Amino acid sequence: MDIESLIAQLAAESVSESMESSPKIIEDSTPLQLPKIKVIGIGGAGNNFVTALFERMRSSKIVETLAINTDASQLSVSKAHQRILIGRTVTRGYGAGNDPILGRKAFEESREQVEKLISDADLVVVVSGLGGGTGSGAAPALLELTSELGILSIAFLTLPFKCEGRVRIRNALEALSEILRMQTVTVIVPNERLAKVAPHQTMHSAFSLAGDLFVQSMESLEDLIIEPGLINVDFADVCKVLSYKGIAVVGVASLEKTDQKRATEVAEKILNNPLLDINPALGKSCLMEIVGGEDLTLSESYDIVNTFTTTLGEDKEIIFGLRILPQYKSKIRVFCMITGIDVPLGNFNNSEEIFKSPLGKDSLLREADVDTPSA
Ligand SMILES: Nc1nc2c(ncn2[C@@H]2O[C@H](COP(=O)(O)OP(=O)(O)OP(=O)(O)O)[C@@H](O)[C@H]2O)c(=O)[nH]1
Ligand SMILES: [Mg+2]
Repeated sequence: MDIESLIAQLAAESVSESMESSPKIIEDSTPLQLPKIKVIGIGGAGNNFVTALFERMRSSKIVETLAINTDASQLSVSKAHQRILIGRTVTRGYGAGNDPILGRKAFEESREQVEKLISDADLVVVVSGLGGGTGSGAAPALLELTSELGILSIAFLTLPFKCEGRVRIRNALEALSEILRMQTVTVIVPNERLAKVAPHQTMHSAFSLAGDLFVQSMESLEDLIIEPGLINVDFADVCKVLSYKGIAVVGVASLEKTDQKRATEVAEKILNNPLLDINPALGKSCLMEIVGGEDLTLSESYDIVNTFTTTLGEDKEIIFGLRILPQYKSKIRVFCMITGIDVPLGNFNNSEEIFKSPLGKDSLLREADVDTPSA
């Protein structure tokens, strides 16, 4: 039974006269509400991410998608539950022309409209490609707004390809450091990684590697929140892991096989995701959900959790859930969010230095990546 039906059943039980003599689970008959998650894609890349998400989750019970842009033509081909053209006066619907100051002005012009749309959210996910004008200007402004409204937020951001040049990279890193200084939980996918991982794929399928990570993470997050598990995790666990601010790593991996090593293999697939260059071992907290079939053994579940615990360290906050689904015979899927990776912003005078942090324990990059920072 899904959580909505469970809530409906519990609420009905608490008011039903015929159940008067049964033990009551809920004393208060006020119906419980599912959490509301609003996913907001800003600028061209953000609109693309949200379009991909909308195609998969248009009838979600908890996720609503919003596409925001200064560019009317791109917005008109985006798909989302709500589409909002911001800064009609300052940009006239033509886009922010690579100017983050204009992107921010456009957001400020439409701030009240956006505020009305997000004020009832329990969690806001902001997705954007940093480097241009709209995303780099409006995404930090939107995250400031969520913080003023006291709404929990996550940013899912891409950084430009190196070949896009220093102006776009500077736009992106300035926006990123603004966002990190606000203590936002931030997932970063450097596009340069796509160039390394999928150089011969079409542009569309290379972009969809980042898009898939985003969409699958959101789908897994929804399942984790609304589907009851054998070891259950819920929105309160999501809030707990998101209380650890700074850079975050998300991952989803699945395997269909029966050999003994499949458990550690699926966990390592997440930890070694070549799209992400942040070292997950620096995380302070990890929420994961394992989904497997009736054949999933205790030792396999143990090995998966243990791989994350050993990577982060035993003193870190590890929360795990487990769901058994009959259709997962020989299959395992793991979703995880690792949070609380500190960025030593205070040590840097210039935002470009963030990712060039020196070798050694302060480096945010995985050891294998230190010679080839993305930006
Ligand atoms: N992964 C990925 N990156 C994208 C995509 N589209 C654009 N980008 C990246 O995002 C950066 C910003 O591009 P846009 O999102 O088009 O820029 P914008 O925020 O609309 O800014 P303006 O057009 O200047 O107002 C680019 O420099 C690319 O690196 C996409 O679909 N997927
Ligand atoms: Mg644009």
